[in-house]
Amino acid sequence: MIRSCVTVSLVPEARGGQFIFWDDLSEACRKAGQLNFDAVELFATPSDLPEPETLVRLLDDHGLKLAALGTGSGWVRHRLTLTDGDRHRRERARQFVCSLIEYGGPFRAPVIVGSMQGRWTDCVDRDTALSYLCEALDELAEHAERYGVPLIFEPLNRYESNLVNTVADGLSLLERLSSQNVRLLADLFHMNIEEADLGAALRAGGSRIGHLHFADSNRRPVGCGHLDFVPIVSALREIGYDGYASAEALPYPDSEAAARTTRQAFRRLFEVSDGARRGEGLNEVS
Ligand SMILES: [Mn+2]
Repeated sequence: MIRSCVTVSLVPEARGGQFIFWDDLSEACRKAGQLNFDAVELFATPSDLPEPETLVRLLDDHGLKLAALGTGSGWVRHRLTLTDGDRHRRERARQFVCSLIEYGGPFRAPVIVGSMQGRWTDCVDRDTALSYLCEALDELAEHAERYGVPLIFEPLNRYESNLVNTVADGLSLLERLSSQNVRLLADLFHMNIEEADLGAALRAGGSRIGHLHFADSNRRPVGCGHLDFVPIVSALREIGYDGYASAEALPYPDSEAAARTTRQAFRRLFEVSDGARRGEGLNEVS
């Protein structure tokens, strides 16, 4: 069964971006719990995150799990990428992702590598950038494996990266890796720009798809654009996807309305679990 998730950004520099909730983690968890979401996905630098015990309490209070951690703040705040031409900066980028793996690991929450993939440039050609990326993903995936979680890699649309734009590109990338512990993130906003057929792309991704970002064509919440969700939902059913559908969309018209619209759309589109039960000690982090 697909589980429902909503994004929360704790990164002031990313304000105006595609996250449903902003800044106030307690309030975001309260609202996500009220709306019966199963989980939250956090966009944060390690220094924005609360102590793990604090997060455990907060999640338990509202019947939530931590679905995943985004790493894009490494790019947004520090301009770090895994394909930087400078060896020291590449190393810093890996350390940044590693520290988020270590935070999420005890929650069994994978981290997502999206904008930290960077891009090829005049200084770092395509082949070199891809080899830096593979090297980093192999190392990070091995680190994630110690916590029993995959590393999630997100293909981005052409305006955000020139390395891996489609699910097919993502699958070729996975073939180059030594690690079997990397899964792809299918983000409907990026896919709507890059894929010829979203359903076919999801079917091609099959069991290699480990996470979903849900938004409509204009990156507003599901139902506020012109994406046809019917073939998307049937493809997900066909591949037996049972991970999270995470709402990564603009807070349109505001955070709470965006969360409510998304939750209703999830109910309409597929059988999602009806939210976790509060106070059951879902999060045992040691
Ligand atoms: Mn995304």
